[in-house]
Amino acid sequence: MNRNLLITGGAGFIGSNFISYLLKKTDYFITNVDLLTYAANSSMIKTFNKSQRYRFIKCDISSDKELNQVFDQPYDAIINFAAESHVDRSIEEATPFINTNIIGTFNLLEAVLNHKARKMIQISTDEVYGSLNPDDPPFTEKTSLSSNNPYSASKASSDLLVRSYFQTHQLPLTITRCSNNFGPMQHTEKFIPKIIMNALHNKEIPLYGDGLNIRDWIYVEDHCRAIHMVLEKGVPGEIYNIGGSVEKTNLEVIKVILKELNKSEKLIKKVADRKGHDRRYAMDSSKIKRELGWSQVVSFEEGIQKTIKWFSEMNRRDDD
Ligand code: NAD
Ligand code: TDX
Repeated sequence: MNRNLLITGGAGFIGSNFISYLLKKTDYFITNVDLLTYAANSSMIKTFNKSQRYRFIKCDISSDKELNQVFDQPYDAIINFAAESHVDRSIEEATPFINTNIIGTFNLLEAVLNHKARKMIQISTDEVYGSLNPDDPPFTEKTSLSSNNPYSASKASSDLLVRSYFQTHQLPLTITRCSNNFGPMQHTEKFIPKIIMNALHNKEIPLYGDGLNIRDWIYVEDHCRAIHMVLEKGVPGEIYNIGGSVEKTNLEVIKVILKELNKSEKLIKKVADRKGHDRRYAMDSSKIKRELGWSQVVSFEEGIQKTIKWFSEMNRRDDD
């Protein structure tokens, strides 16, 4: 039974899409705890508040004192989305990444150890595996961790904490590692929303380095469905890779969006490369397909159209 869920970071991009998904598809009760950092989407909280099956608590997961107030009832599961998530920010100032991503995860694991929740899913990322060369096979769950930036290192650290609490205390913990998400509600500092918003305003689109770095893109709703399956059927101690199997260079992604918006490629502006910029990510999702029956349903092109529509409508509302 997974009726009473604690979702952390549910005001962020993937967390708010996941809550929308669960409120539509299930009858679960959801407690959303979020610090409401710059990355949070507070308009979604107003929408969710209309549901009788939802409550919001503002809380910093890196503070065990603050987190204590959230455990006024036992939970069937914790799903930990809360994180500092932007690589460029981690290069400028890594402290919040260490506090939220590592200490925050540690505090949640301690809560599971102290019987405040029955199980936990740690939402992680393909970045922990490092970077692939063009001819390398995609990352599997057995690929070794090889972080190249502070964000990735903080996520790999939290994954190792989760693994250690499973091995040492036999707690029912699972880890999901997903490739690059895109879709509604993503912060405009991230690549795809930035392309769309800059293009809508006829502003230059910064392309790091030679623009040939490759990411494996997945529409956020496909990721949400995968997490729901892991919640229902995932095996404790296991890691599940989730990927879109859509490998595209950054330059290709910009061109697809500019074409959809009927905008000129002259908006593309090559800028200095990101430090430690990973060249290529690609995920092998065969395990979650085989063992849990997940498959992707939204194609890259369809996902891009839905995302452009959402950002265009938001842009029009903001202009009004
Ligand atoms: P996001 O930055 O959009 O949202 C993060 C949320 O966490 C925000 O609402 C923020 O207010 C909250 N938060 C930050 N610090 C907190 C703290 N100390 N206590 C409580 N809440 C806090 O991130 P996202 O893109 O939605 O990513 C969610 C999770 O998924 C992260 O763990 C990220 O590592 C992982 N992930 C993201 C992607 C992607 O492409 N975006 C891919 C794979 C995995
Ligand atoms: O302005 C930009 N120009 C540019 O060329 C930005 C913001 C990015 N890029 C490039 C860098 C990357 O190669 O686009 C690619 C995607 O960049 P981001 O959107 O910053 O994503 P990435 O660094 O790949 O990390 C994302 O996927 C894994 C998420 O932000 C992470 O939270 C997730 O774990």
